[in-house]
Amino acid sequence: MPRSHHRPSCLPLLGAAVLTFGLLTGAPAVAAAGSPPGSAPESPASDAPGALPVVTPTPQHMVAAGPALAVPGRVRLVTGDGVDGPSVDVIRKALTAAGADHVDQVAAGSAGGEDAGGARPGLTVVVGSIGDQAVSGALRAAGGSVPDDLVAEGYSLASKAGPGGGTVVLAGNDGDGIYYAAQTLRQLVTAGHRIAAVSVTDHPSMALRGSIEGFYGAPWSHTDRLDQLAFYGDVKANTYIYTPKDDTYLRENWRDPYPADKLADLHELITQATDHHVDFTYAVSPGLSICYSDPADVKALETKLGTLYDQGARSFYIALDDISYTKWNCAGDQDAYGAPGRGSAGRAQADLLNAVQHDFVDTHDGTAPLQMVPTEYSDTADSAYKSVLRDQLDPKIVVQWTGTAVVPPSISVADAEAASAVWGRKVFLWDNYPVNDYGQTTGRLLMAPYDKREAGLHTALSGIVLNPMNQAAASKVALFGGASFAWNDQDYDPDRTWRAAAGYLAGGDPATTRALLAFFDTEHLAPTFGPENWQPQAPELAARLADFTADWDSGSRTRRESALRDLGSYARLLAGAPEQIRAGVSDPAFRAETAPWLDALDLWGDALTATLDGLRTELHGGDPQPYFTRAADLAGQAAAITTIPGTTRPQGPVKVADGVLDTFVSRAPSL
Ligand code: GDL
Repeated sequence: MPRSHHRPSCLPLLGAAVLTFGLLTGAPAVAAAGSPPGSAPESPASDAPGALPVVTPTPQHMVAAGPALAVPGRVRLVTGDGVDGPSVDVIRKALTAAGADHVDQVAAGSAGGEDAGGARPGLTVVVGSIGDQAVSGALRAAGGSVPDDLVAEGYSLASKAGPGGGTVVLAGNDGDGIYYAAQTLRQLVTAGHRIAAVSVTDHPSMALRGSIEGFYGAPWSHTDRLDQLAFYGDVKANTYIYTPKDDTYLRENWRDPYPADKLADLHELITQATDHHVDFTYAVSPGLSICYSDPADVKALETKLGTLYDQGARSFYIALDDISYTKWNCAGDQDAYGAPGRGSAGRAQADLLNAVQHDFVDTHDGTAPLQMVPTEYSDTADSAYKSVLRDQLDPKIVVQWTGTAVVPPSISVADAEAASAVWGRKVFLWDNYPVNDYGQTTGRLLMAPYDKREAGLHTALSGIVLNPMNQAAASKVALFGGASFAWNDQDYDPDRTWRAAAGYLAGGDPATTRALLAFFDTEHLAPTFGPENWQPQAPELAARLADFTADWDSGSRTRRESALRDLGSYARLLAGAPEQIRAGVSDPAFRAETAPWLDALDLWGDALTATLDGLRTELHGGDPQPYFTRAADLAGQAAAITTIPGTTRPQGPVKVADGVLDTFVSRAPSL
């Protein structure tokens, strides 16, 4: 179904509450925020009054509302206005997970649905538009309130215990809001067939949230993309920009029509996106060969976009990154715009983009404003190019920006304000994380928390899309964080969200969550394009090794024994993590993509264990050498494992806690 494109560019915060997530009440159960990967996961679900569940993204406002609701075997689902099939599916799945085996669905106002407020025993779930009086009345009766400002994609949710169950009301400000209320309900389900009692008022802080498949190297597979689009719905992301650099039909050969099979795939992706409340944004990247002044080329571009409109796409994008803009592709451009240069490139691009906005976007129903990435995308310095675009580009057109560098070490509100000033509009962040297509990322997965983006960025950004890795499933860790930040940057907690992402991938299994967090720590390093890393490698392991070394250096036998025990248990966690992940993560793509890194971690975990065995033997007066030799041999085997040919660019030996674990293992014999 077509979606509304009237998202506000600046969204007020409804008294964003500082929430304390002391307790985890819902499956998936994940480790406590602030605790290291090796520590025990948080105590399981609690239905104590006042306990707040972990909901990710963090809602703008959520308070506890008394004891949890018991979920009986049979539940009444009353549907008001504006509810679509996908929202009902999410609600039904949540109720099934909560223990209901029968869901009796009735329309509000019909026989059986007349008392939407649930004035009868059992559990009643009411869902619909907040503008539907049956829904808003039920919301008030359940302890919720109707906000004054109905922000696009927002929702209110109230759940209140009653005899034999109680009432849950999901009231969306629009169809997206209804779907997001259902995604929140999914996370309110607690162990023991219960739903947490809460009152929530929620909406996104940024209008655009999601990913841009904009990397070099092997594009994602069709299956990857279908899976990603479903995942975005789960994390309340609403944007997927399709612009893989290696799809020749959108870059090198952008004028060529898609063959029927590729078009059928794109159609399926658009349908999948719509079903999960995601805008499929189709991008063409014509800059390698376009003749800006040739009406036939402008027409060819619009024809290409039209093909995708016919398949259901309603959001379009022109990518002008990574092209030369100081030479023309045709003599006509020299006549029309003058000698090649930044200012003339700006004029040519402004004409093209305005033509697409006016002649294509404005004439096609239900289409979102055009989006684009300029050729100068990674700084905030004014230039002849930027000033022409600032002055001439239709103000509706959304401009992307990657930060103060292609891969910036951080992004502050002041940076984004400077970018907004230079582009004459709020900018849309193209965040080059966790993309791993450049030299410094060779052999790496980038699995640190999404971090170093300043709270408050929603005041200067229209949204954030992350440019992910060739490895789609492994990118979910960062994407989970990016979507959460863009939804509510003020209350975003990188570490808590990272743990929630691990819990999501682990399907709520605590042992698998722990194993994943230990694995992510060994793939924590995030490089820039230069020598500087903006996220350190294996901070948890590095801290543990530093503690161990300090204890060892103390010379105290007691401290050495206890240090061996502590690090030994973490070494066992690392050595066992690959097996736990292979068994406990149900997503086959995640297991397949990470296979070389898990194989290497297996060996590195054993190398660490052998090293500690050597040190223990030495402490007890034995000969450590055989253990150190074994450790060196295992390290050598790990170093020989490479990325899977054809799956990533650039290829190379995989890196696992490099500069941390390898250093410790090689230095241990001389400790
Ligand atoms: C870039 C490219 C992007 C690439 C990234 C990291 C933009 C706008 N373009 O410059 O396609 O994946 O660097 O190598 O970021």
